[in-house]
Amino acid sequence: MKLFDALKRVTDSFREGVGHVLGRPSAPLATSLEELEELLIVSDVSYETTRTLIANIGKRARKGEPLAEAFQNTVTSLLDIPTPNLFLQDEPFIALLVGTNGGGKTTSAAKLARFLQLRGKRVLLCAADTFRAAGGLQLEEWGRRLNLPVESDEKGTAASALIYRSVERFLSEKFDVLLVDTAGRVASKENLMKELEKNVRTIKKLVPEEPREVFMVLDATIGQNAIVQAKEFLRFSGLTGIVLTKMDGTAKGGTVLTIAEQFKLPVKFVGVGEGTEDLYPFSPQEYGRLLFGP
Ligand SMILES: Nc1nc2c(ncn2[C@@H]2O[C@H](COP(=O)(O)OP(=O)(O)OP(=O)(O)O)[C@@H](O)[C@H]2O)c(=O)[nH]1
Ligand SMILES: [Mg+2]
Repeated sequence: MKLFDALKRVTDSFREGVGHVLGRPSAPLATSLEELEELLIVSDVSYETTRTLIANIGKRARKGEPLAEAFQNTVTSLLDIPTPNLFLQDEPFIALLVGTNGGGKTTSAAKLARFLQLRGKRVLLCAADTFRAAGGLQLEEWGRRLNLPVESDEKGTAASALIYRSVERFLSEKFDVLLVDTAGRVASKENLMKELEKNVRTIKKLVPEEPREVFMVLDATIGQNAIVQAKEFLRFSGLTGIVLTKMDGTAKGGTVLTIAEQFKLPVKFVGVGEGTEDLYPFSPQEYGRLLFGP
């Protein structure tokens, strides 16, 4: 299944709504903008992001751009946050997965491992969620299923010691990728964020330019409050992108737009199920075509 099919449910209702509003070019601009605003809100785009989008669309339209183009251009330029995608390159690298509790970090680590495995990469997994015994066991189980090595430790041991050991193994055994799963945390808790920073410092001690990918894993079905909570993670400055999970659990695609506007981070992967094949690299162009294409 392609990203296109996987997200069809999400984008179909949006397209229908857009078609309805844009299908009446003779309607006054103010009316059309109001209708678009409503459509964005019911599609789960945050109020703040909706206001920004509508202001931009209005500005473009008043300069003479046809409304449909103004809308499409606004949305696609919002989504198009330039970023190197290390996952599609050849050099070895280390990636860290961070985020609030239950967002899908561990499952996404397994999915990313599978994604890379299918492309011939040698992957090492690190179960740095040592808060809960289940954290390590869960990743070990994925490792068994995928036949991939997993570095893990007893519950309660320091994540940084485990990470150090994993990076050493990554280097000495010349793996292509090290994926580090971390414990879920609330970003407003200072000590938990300090621990995350320590994890990163630990990696840098051995390889100064790593981790070159730090993904925030976000559940697409979360409400506005959770978005606010996730935004606290932006204080953690090393973030390079978002893995948006559970897109199969929503019929509203707006979260993608809210994240792009409020987080200024690219969505790099989209999760659409609980299996290791349920992950797709996200392409703003493709998503734009889904929303606006014929
Ligand atoms: N439907 C669906 N479920 C998902 C997806 N990704 C993860 N899940 C489910 O979400 C739940 C939480 O996933 P985990 O990977 O354990 O989340 P986590 O962020 O590691 O959780 P903590 O380590 O407790 O913070 C599990 O039941 C997963 O199967 C997805 O894309 N779609
Ligand atoms: Mg986990």
